Amino acid sequence: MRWMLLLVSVAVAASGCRSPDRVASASDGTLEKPYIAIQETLAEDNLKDLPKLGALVIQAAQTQGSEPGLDSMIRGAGKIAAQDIATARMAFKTMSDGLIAYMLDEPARREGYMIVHCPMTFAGAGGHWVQRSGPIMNPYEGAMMLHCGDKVSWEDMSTIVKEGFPAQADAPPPS
Ligand SMILES: [Cu+2]
Repeated sequence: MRWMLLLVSVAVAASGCRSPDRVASASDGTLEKPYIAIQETLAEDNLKDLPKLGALVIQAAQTQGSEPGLDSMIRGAGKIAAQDIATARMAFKTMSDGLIAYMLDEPARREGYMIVHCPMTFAGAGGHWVQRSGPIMNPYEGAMMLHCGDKVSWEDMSTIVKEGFPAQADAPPPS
């Protein structure tokens, strides 16, 4: 187990050095690209370019009409330019709730993406996020539990949202 943690730390350090230009590749006018760039940045325990990426999300949201989830996307993106990563992660949670509603509304928007849920994050309250389909990259915990999370199907997510988002998938029924 310890060697795995070591490998993860080395991988995170290496990707930090490479410093990919996420702002350029996220400047395509979509909501998803800058959101994903923020998710991948937070998974590296990094705050780099979050103000610029948040601004891209807000710009993209403002070109859309009144689609579901845009309010939360804009509210979260407005707070993503935080000085500390804990605050940025709270803001990203708000963005995630918004993007999930936006993607649930239109299946074409989900292509290439998946929803993941980490039940431990936010002191056990748990949190969902959207990421590229592929290896789990936890934006709420970073290197602490980089690959921790359970993939949630769009069908299950739809039920969770209907039953009162952001209820946890595995939460006990209210007594
Ligand atoms: Cu977890």
